Amino acid sequence: MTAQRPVLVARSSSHFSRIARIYAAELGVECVFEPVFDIKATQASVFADNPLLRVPSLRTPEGTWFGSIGVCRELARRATPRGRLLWPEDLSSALGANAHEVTLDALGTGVTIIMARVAGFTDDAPLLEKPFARLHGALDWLEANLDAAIASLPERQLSFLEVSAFCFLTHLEFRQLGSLASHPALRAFCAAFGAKDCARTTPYYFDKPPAA
Ligand SMILES: N[C@@H](CCC(=O)N[C@@H](CS)C(=O)NCC(=O)O)C(=O)O
Repeated sequence: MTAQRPVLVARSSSHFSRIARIYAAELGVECVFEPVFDIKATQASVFADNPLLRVPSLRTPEGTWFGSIGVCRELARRATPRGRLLWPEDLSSALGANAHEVTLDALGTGVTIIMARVAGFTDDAPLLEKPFARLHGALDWLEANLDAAIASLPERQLSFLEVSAFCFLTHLEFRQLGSLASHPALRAFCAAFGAKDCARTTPYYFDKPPAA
């Protein structure tokens, strides 16, 4: 850790990591970024001791938080937000709760497909038929419902739903998991959220290990 700054152990190409990067940027919490270069690694030490072997984690002098929502909540505790922060438990309507469920499951489905690719499967593998069908279903459902779910939210600085939906939707094209070509409402949502500083300053890219 550098001068007690929290360390974000993450990947700049990862959608769950971008959720945390967006919270850190929006809340003004300076973190040291520690990239995980080898996503196939099976040692927990590579992942800040996360036994699930996933990113992101946030390492601090007080402890290490595993996973995007725990990381974001800890970033929020370290900040003085200028507005309300909305979390999944604030989504009390069926529409809001389902938007959260569809978005989070779709994020996980992206991980399933990417890890299958890493293991050498091609996108036409029978194993991936249902994950791709799930992504298409999620996109169609979000196209029809995300705007209304967001419109029902109270005034806020940030909501976990919007941040995670933005990270999911923009990652689709970055990793060629799908397209928003026939989803105009989702494209408009991405354009609007993508204009925020916290989104503009956290683009996806592949971290490169330092030259040997
Ligand atoms: N529940 C976790 C999921 C994190 C996750 O799936 N991260 C992906 C990268 S976007 C990962 O580490 N994949 C490696 C693997 O599945 O082995 C969170 O909310 O952060």
